[in-house]
Amino acid sequence: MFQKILIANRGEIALRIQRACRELGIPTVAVHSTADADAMHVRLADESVCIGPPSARESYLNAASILSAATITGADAIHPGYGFLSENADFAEMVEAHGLAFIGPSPAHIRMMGDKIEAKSAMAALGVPLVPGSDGAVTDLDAARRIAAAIGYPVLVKAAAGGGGRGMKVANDADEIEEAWRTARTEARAAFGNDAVYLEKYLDRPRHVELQVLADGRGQVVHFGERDCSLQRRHQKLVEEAGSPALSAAERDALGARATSALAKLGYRNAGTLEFLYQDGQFAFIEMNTRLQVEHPVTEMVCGIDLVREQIRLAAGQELGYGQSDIRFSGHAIECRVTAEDPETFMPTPGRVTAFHPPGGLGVRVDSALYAGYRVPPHYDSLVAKLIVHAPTRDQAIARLRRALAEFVVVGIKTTLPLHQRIVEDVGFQRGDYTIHWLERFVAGH
Ligand code: MV4
Repeated sequence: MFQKILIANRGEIALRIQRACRELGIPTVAVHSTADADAMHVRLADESVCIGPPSARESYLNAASILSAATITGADAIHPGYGFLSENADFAEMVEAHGLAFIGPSPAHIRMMGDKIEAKSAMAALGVPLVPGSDGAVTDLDAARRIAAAIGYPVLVKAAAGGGGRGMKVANDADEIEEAWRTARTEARAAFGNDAVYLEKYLDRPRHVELQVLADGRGQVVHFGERDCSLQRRHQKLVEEAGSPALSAAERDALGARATSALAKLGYRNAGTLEFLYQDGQFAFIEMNTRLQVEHPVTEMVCGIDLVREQIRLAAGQELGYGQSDIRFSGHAIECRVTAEDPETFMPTPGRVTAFHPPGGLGVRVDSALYAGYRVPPHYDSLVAKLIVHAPTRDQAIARLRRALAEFVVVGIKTTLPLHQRIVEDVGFQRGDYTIHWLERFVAGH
């Protein structure tokens, strides 16, 4: 097992990783920018190293500074958390070249899944269903016209290096394909330095359902069920649930079997999430994330497993030690992402928190690095707390969520708590029959 783990992140996820380390008896090293000298993740770590000025580019994205911090503190592993360097294959490679363990998948798998075209063809070859689309990159306009006509309009032009909603253009008919294809390529070249694009049939009212997996790199792969992440605005998720209100246990089992068998054949290791669109009873794989995700706690609550502990154990070369039949799903969990944003305009609201009273009680979990007196800096992501509730049924989880939201106090800065309170009261949300478009309409209608 590791002797010391450096956590290359900040905020609630740095605390989350520290908690797993502490339970494993492993000391932690925090890294921080000058803007984060007073941050909770620095206070709670065993050691800390300042790695640069406030801008993320010069601190949390500065691979050289982070590797120096690991070397001088004698850390033997690095956990990247989510965001920042977590899906940077070059960084993972550098970590390994320094003789340290990267707590995540191999650099080759990170690189493979970073290219959405490669990710899709690998998954398709291993029996995972896809959205109808081009077989690889579409490199000329004639091919774009021909393939779009064959798939049937509307189609989406997506960037191979994109993901998470960046670099997508829709073409509603043959008159729009030239513009969509050209703009997607130009924008992809400017944003990612890679102008490869591909085509997919545009699904008009899908749900976003993702599957959590863990793999030991030696062919043992298990899944921990799905999360429904359809409640998003401009590709920012606000609410996530485990399981999906739309899925039966049989559908989950079938999807899980396909996905785990594919990843076993790939020799995948550590944690991963497969993203699917789900519409009309059909799943279609779109992307794979090779990191721990923000919304991992809802899966932990329904499976009763510490996913970060498992990531660390697997990175240290330990066996999974259990199989799919050992994983049981109990009840329902819902997470609300509370951000330092105006609940109506979504403008960031950095500033000093004067009072912080998180909710508690049975089935309530709050992952947050806030404290009374803390100044939320303007330089980073606006997530300040995740409220997670767990209960035997979805209806009971909603009742618990309503109760917990009413208890939650953050004074000094505006947050999205009032928006979450409105969502939980909405009968559409309560019915659970929403798609990826539901929240944008909900927000616009108020
Ligand atoms: C799609 C789609 C409809 N049809 N692909 C956006 C993020 C990226 N991960 C994939 N995305 C989409 N791909 C086809 N063929 C609609 C979206 C999409 C979306 C997907 C998941 C969650 C939120 C979304 C919001 C808008 C569009």
